[in-house]
Amino acid sequence: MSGVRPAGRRFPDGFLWGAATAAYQIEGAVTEDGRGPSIWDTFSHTPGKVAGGDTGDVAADHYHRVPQDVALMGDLGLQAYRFSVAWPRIQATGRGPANPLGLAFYDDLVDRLLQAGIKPVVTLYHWDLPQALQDAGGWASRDTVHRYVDYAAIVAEALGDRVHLWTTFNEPWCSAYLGHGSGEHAPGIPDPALALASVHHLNLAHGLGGRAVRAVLGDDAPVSVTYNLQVHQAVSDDPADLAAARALDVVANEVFLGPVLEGAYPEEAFARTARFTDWSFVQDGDLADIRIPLDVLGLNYYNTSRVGARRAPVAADPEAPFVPTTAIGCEDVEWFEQPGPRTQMGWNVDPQGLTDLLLDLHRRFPDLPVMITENGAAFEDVAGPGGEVVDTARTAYLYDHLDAVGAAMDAGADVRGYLLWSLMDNFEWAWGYSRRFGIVRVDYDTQRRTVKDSGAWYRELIRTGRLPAVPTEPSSPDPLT
Ligand code: PNW
Repeated sequence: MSGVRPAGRRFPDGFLWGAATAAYQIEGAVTEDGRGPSIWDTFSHTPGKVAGGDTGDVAADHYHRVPQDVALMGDLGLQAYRFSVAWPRIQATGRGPANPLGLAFYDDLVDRLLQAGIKPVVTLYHWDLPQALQDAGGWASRDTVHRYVDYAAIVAEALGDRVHLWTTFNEPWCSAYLGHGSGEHAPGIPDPALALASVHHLNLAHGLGGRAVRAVLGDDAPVSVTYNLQVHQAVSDDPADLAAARALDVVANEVFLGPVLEGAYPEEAFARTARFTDWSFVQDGDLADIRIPLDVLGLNYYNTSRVGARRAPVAADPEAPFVPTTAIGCEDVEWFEQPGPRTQMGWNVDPQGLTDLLLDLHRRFPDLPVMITENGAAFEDVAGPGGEVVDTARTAYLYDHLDAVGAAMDAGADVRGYLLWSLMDNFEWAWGYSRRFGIVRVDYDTQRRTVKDSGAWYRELIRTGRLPAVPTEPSSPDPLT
């Protein structure tokens, strides 16, 4: 990905520019003010689960730095800030009365954002389930749905109409399939039956939780959900490869889009997973409860995948032990190497995939506006001669993906805003602090924040509404550690 790009396209007035974070990734202060443990505290403190043995105990210490972090957002010119509420700060065990100190933290954050002219976009669940609820079965248990509904009502009551947009869940795919498929994320219990029950309970909690928010704030309270829809590109036009891509679409995307937006699970999902579950966790009335009107669909986009039919077929032995994977019921499918450049995550860079995805969504759900709720990249930062943080590769990634969003908008997609991942470097889940997505660098020794070159570029974009030019990459980069 070479750096230099000329000044580019202009975005419409009213397009919402912001940045995103999540509670466990930035807050730290995990035992303060009555916060209980979450599954990510347990997971990150389990040896071998997170790179470098990193935990979110301190993270970017945002819990103690709200005034300066909001000032930073103001300095960048952000119009919106997407953050998540840590459920275990609000209810330490996931049940019972609200913890006033936990609510006070978010109450203060929201007030400060509004004072700075920044719209709060609130994610109710970004993966930090109270550990006590995991001990009672987690998302595989139907009771967790009711606990979530209570929690959603508490937060809606406390933050009220100051919130610009409510997001019920961030990437339920990750909770179900990284938490219970591959086991790479908390709670790290690979079991396909638990994964699929979690899919359904996350859907049900979305519907009932969204209804709870509207019961408190009125039917016009703006509600969304954020998905990391996976783009599966078939490795060839061979019908078997096209069917493989479709199978992954069903298991990864359609089990969410189907019930949430169309009122039904796809039959193929049942057929593919029949050896793991009979789906009896779907009870009468659930599908009606899940489908609520959404004001906007949140979309997180990073990369694409190349897939096809498995070249050396494995015998579909019903007795074979489950091999941890996110692709549950897709044993006949294989991943292929994507061509093109990669980020430090090893993820391929494919802006065209974002245009295609937005246009697919537009064709299928023409009346549903989309907000990009995450997009960004992990690249190594390098030290500039004057102490600046040079991250041209990140800026180029942002430029190309925003250009891809603009292309989709030109072709009719209704995209309302872009919330960059991430405002600042943070705890990157299983990768700990070894991967940085921020447009603000965090020095984890001093907690000093430095706006990176990408941050200055983004500020200019927000100020002008037009993609600024991207400079050439430095010839002899001096990597920052
Ligand atoms: C998303 N995967 O996570 C999350 O919403 C963010 O919290 C996270 O920091 C960001 O993307 C960057 O990773 C994902 O393995 C984590 O497929 C892992 C995967 C997908 C999304």
